[in-house]
Amino acid sequence: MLKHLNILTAGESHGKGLSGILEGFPAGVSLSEADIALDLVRRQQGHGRGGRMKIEKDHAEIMTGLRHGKTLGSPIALWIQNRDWVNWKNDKMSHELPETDVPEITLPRPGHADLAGVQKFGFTDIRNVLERSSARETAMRVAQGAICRTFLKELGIEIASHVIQIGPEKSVPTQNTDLHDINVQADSSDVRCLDDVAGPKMIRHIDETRRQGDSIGGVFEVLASGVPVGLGSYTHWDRKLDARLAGAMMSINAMKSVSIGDGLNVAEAPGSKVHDEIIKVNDKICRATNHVGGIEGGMSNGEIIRVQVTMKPIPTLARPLRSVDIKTREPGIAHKERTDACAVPAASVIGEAMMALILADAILEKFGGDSLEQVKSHLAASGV
Ligand code: EPS
Repeated sequence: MLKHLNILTAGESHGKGLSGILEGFPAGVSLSEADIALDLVRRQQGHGRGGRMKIEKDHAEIMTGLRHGKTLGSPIALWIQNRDWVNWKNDKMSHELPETDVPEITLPRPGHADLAGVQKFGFTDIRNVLERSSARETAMRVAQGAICRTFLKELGIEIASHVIQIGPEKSVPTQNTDLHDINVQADSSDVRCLDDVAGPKMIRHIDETRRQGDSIGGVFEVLASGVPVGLGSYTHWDRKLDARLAGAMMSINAMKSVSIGDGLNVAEAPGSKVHDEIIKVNDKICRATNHVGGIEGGMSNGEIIRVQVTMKPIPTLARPLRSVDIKTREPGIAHKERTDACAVPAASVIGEAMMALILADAILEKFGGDSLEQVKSHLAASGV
């Protein structure tokens, strides 16, 4: 998916912490831990989160790749401590205790990685799977995305997101094209919703779902403005920008579908209502509308990129579904853990990080350069 940058993440949900490496990032970009902190806080917010987020206070320490406040072009290693580790290190997540001292989890949760994970690795304890399949890992991706965002900002690229649906509650589509404004407004809502009527209904729906011991999913939209024309490619299938964005969004835990621009609605409308007419404004060739979501033929077309992502309800339920014990093979009720009733608002912030990673990668692929100054001069010389 990534052609120029590389990222690696490591860490278990209740282990010591998360570590990550971002490699291929240009030199000369101003960076501090404060640049990453804001997005980490935003990812921890949102109505519907459970008790874990009261324990964690995510902070990414920059371990390498930085000197005098500027990136060096060398790999950037990060560390995020899990505050909850102290509650787990002496038993369930001990590095030293023999496994016989801790009861195994043997009733897989439907919808989770539990069953296929233990079958794949030949484990007898589901905890060996759930610790790494947990969405805790996305804290590191948000940190890596925040670093890419500082680079994109230097090039005039903004990224924002907002929640457009939770359960049956849908927001009215926004006409706002100021992405900074969209994020300020979304961040001021407990469900990151721009619609003042739909937002409170979403909150009520989450509360009602939680009361019933259930969980709920939804849809969020990620936007990017200021994207130069021609990122991605029409010449080769795996270089298409929409394919790369879709893959990146689907890699977020619990995502089930991705659409771009008007998305699923294009199936109903005729071509005359789907395609964006080409017009001239102040001698600049642009589009009269943006149904296509800023991508045509696998390339950015200079308009705002719009991606919608659907998240399924979280599989850990307070009233668990039927399951079968992997040890005794007896029918039972799925394993129950502390959980979130809804994490769609948090997922929208993770979507921003994935957008930042893919766009930074596509910029470096098209314009090249080892330093920010080189990328800037290549971009200026390209005339797009
Ligand atoms: C998660 C379960 C919950 C979430 C967690 C993902 O954690 P816990 O089992 O500790 O209550 O809070 O998300 C995070 C820790 C996070 O940082 O987003 C799961 O099973 O995927």
